[in-house]
Amino acid sequence: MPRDLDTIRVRTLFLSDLHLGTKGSQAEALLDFLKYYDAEMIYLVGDIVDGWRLKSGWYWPQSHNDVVQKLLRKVRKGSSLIYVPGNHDEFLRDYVGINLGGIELAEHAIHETADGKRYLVIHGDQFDLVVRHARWLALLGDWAYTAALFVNTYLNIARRKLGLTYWSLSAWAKLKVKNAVNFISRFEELLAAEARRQEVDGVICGHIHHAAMHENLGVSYVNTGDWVESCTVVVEHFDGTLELIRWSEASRKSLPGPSPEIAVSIEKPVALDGRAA
Ligand SMILES: [Mn+2]
Repeated sequence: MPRDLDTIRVRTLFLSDLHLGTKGSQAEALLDFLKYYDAEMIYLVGDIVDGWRLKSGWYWPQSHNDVVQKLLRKVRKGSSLIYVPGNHDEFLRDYVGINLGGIELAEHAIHETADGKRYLVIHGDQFDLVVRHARWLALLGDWAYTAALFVNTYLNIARRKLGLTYWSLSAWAKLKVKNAVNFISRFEELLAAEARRQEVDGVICGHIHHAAMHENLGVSYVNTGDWVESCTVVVEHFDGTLELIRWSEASRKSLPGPSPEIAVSIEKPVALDGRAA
């Protein structure tokens, strides 16, 4: 496949929570990232287009269009694209299993890395209700957990049909600052447990806008973060290693390849610690 000299090719890209259609979406930064990176396979891990917000007021500037065009262009040039909807684009869940011009829609997916590890790829909103009521549900047992997952899905479909906004777990957690840490770890535990239940080596998710990559829970927990605040993405290199990238002016300037920006910004320090472990 022909490519530009300064394009970085990776095996896989995992992106989530772009929230295109909202003012908060950092579409320009994402466009910049997509200029530098090309992948054999791209996973969109939910909340790509914010259907809930679009309904209450159309906001769709050119840059948001450009992101969609850029992704479609990568598909035309040979990248595979799997779109796993989240809660903000759950209208697409009605179409899972179909293939739209090279884009596969799936409720969740299993990704196998180059070194043979298997990951569950899922947005994660399915666990909102369980995260909030973990203590009660633990007391009530397995059936309550299963019921909560079920109720969570149908509650949100009902809210959508009633024209209500999506109840946001991350907004809720931010309001209850004291609980935020708690809530992140509960979310991580639930997703790790789901990975174990599906007998895979790890999980790659989004939803809570908190990028992370660790092995503290017996399986790999990977959260791609978002393109509203943190501008984070997970890439898989050709040897199967995963890397969490925080995209910023600094990370872009540290890349090899001719770029006029480098010449004028030599004195600026390059923040390598922007890349979280
Ligand atoms: Mn979400």
